[in-house]
Amino acid sequence: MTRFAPLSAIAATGLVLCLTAGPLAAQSVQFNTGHLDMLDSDGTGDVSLGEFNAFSDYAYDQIDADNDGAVSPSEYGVHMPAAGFGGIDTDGDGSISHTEFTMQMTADFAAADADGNGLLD
Ligand SMILES: [Ca+2]
Ligand SMILES: [Ca+2]
Ligand SMILES: [Ca+2]
Ligand SMILES: [Ca+2]
Repeated sequence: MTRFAPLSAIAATGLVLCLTAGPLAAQSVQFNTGHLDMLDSDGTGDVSLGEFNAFSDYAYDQIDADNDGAVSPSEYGVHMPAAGFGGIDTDGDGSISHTEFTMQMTADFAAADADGNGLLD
Protein backbone atom coordinates (compact mmCIF):
# COMPACT_ATOMS: atom_id res chain seq x y z
CA MET A 1 0.00 0.00 0.00
CA THR A 2 2.33 2.69 -1.23
CA ARG A 3 -0.30 5.34 -0.68
CA PHE A 4 0.58 5.20 3.02
CA ALA A 5 4.31 5.37 2.42
CA PRO A 6 4.78 8.53 4.54
CA LEU A 7 3.24 6.73 7.48
CA SER A 8 5.95 4.81 9.26
CA ALA A 9 5.37 1.31 10.55
CA ILE A 10 5.75 2.66 14.05
CA ALA A 11 3.06 5.25 13.50
CA ALA A 12 0.78 2.71 11.85
CA THR A 13 1.06 0.19 14.60
CA GLY A 14 0.71 2.90 17.20
CA LEU A 15 -2.54 3.85 15.56
CA VAL A 16 -3.72 0.26 15.55
CA LEU A 17 -2.87 0.12 19.22
CA CYS A 18 -5.04 3.17 19.70
CA LEU A 19 -7.86 1.47 17.85
CA THR A 20 -7.70 -1.94 19.45
CA ALA A 21 -6.35 -1.22 22.90
CA GLY A 22 -9.58 -1.88 24.72
CA PRO A 23 -12.84 -3.72 24.51
CA LEU A 24 -15.25 -2.71 21.80
CA ALA A 25 -16.50 0.26 23.69
CA ALA A 26 -16.73 3.62 22.02
CA GLN A 27 -14.62 5.23 24.69
CA SER A 28 -11.72 2.94 23.85
CA VAL A 29 -11.52 4.32 20.34
CA GLN A 30 -9.99 7.73 20.39
CA PHE A 31 -9.01 9.61 17.32
CA ASN A 32 -7.30 12.91 17.14
CA THR A 33 -6.81 15.23 14.22
CA GLY A 34 -3.37 13.82 13.48
CA HIS A 35 -4.75 10.32 13.10
CA LEU A 36 -7.48 11.45 10.75
CA ASP A 37 -4.97 13.33 8.62
CA MET A 38 -2.87 10.18 8.29
CA LEU A 39 -5.81 8.10 7.14
CA ASP A 40 -7.45 10.71 4.91
CA SER A 41 -5.63 9.66 1.76
CA ASP A 42 -7.87 11.63 -0.62
CA GLY A 43 -7.72 14.82 1.44
CA THR A 44 -11.46 15.27 1.93
CA GLY A 45 -10.99 16.03 5.63
CA ASP A 46 -12.76 12.91 6.78
CA VAL A 47 -12.07 9.20 6.69
CA SER A 48 -14.36 6.86 4.80
CA LEU A 49 -14.62 3.14 5.47
CA GLY A 50 -12.71 2.55 2.23
CA GLU A 51 -9.82 4.71 3.40
CA PHE A 52 -9.95 3.04 6.78
CA ASN A 53 -9.90 -0.43 5.25
CA ALA A 54 -6.94 0.50 3.08
CA PHE A 55 -5.11 1.56 6.19
CA SER A 56 -6.18 -1.61 7.96
CA ASP A 57 -4.66 -3.72 5.18
CA TYR A 58 -1.47 -1.72 5.35
CA ALA A 59 -1.27 -2.04 9.12
CA TYR A 60 -1.81 -5.79 8.96
CA ASP A 61 1.10 -6.13 6.56
CA GLN A 62 3.26 -4.18 8.98
CA ILE A 63 2.30 -6.30 11.99
CA ASP A 64 2.69 -9.59 10.07
CA ALA A 65 6.45 -9.26 10.16
CA ASP A 66 7.24 -12.56 8.42
CA ASN A 67 4.50 -12.06 5.81
CA ASP A 68 3.04 -15.52 6.23
CA GLY A 69 -0.51 -14.19 6.23
CA ALA A 70 -1.05 -14.77 9.94
CA VAL A 71 -0.24 -12.66 12.96
CA SER A 72 1.25 -14.78 15.73
CA PRO A 73 1.07 -13.81 19.40
CA SER A 74 4.72 -12.80 19.27
CA GLU A 75 4.19 -10.59 16.21
CA TYR A 76 1.17 -9.05 17.88
CA GLY A 77 3.07 -8.55 21.13
CA VAL A 78 5.70 -6.43 19.41
CA HIS A 79 3.12 -3.71 18.89
CA MET A 80 0.23 -4.27 21.25
CA PRO A 81 -0.47 -5.66 24.72
CA ALA A 82 -0.68 -9.44 24.49
CA ALA A 83 -3.89 -9.45 26.51
CA GLY A 84 -5.80 -8.18 23.50
CA PHE A 85 -4.80 -11.04 21.24
CA GLY A 86 -7.54 -13.47 22.19
CA GLY A 87 -10.25 -10.93 21.55
CA ILE A 88 -9.19 -10.55 17.93
CA ASP A 89 -8.39 -14.25 17.33
CA THR A 90 -12.07 -15.06 17.21
CA ASP A 91 -11.67 -18.66 16.00
CA GLY A 92 -9.08 -19.36 18.69
CA ASP A 93 -6.54 -20.98 16.37
CA GLY A 94 -3.66 -19.04 17.89
CA SER A 95 -3.14 -16.60 15.05
CA ILE A 96 -4.91 -13.51 13.78
CA SER A 97 -5.90 -13.88 10.15
CA HIS A 98 -6.32 -10.93 7.85
CA THR A 99 -10.08 -11.53 8.02
CA GLU A 100 -10.12 -11.50 11.81
CA PHE A 101 -8.05 -8.33 11.85
CA THR A 102 -10.35 -6.64 9.34
CA MET A 103 -13.40 -7.63 11.40
CA GLN A 104 -11.85 -6.00 14.46
CA MET A 105 -10.91 -2.86 12.55
CA THR A 106 -14.36 -2.61 10.98
CA ALA A 107 -15.94 -2.87 14.42
CA ASP A 108 -13.58 -0.18 15.64
CA PHE A 109 -14.59 2.04 12.73
CA ALA A 110 -18.26 1.59 13.59
CA ALA A 111 -17.57 2.34 17.24
CA ALA A 112 -15.62 5.48 16.36
CA ASP A 113 -18.29 6.68 13.90
CA ALA A 114 -20.51 7.76 16.76
CA ASP A 115 -23.00 9.61 14.56
CA GLY A 116 -23.24 6.75 12.07
CA ASN A 117 -22.71 8.81 8.95
CA GLY A 118 -20.08 6.39 7.61
CA LEU A 119 -17.24 8.85 8.06
CA LEU A 120 -14.75 9.57 10.78
CA ASP A 121 -15.09 13.33 10.84
CA1 LIG B 1 -11.13 11.09 2.85
CA1 LIG C 1 3.22 -13.80 10.60
CA1 LIG D 1 -7.56 -16.97 14.26
CA1 LIG E 1 -19.15 10.19 11.77
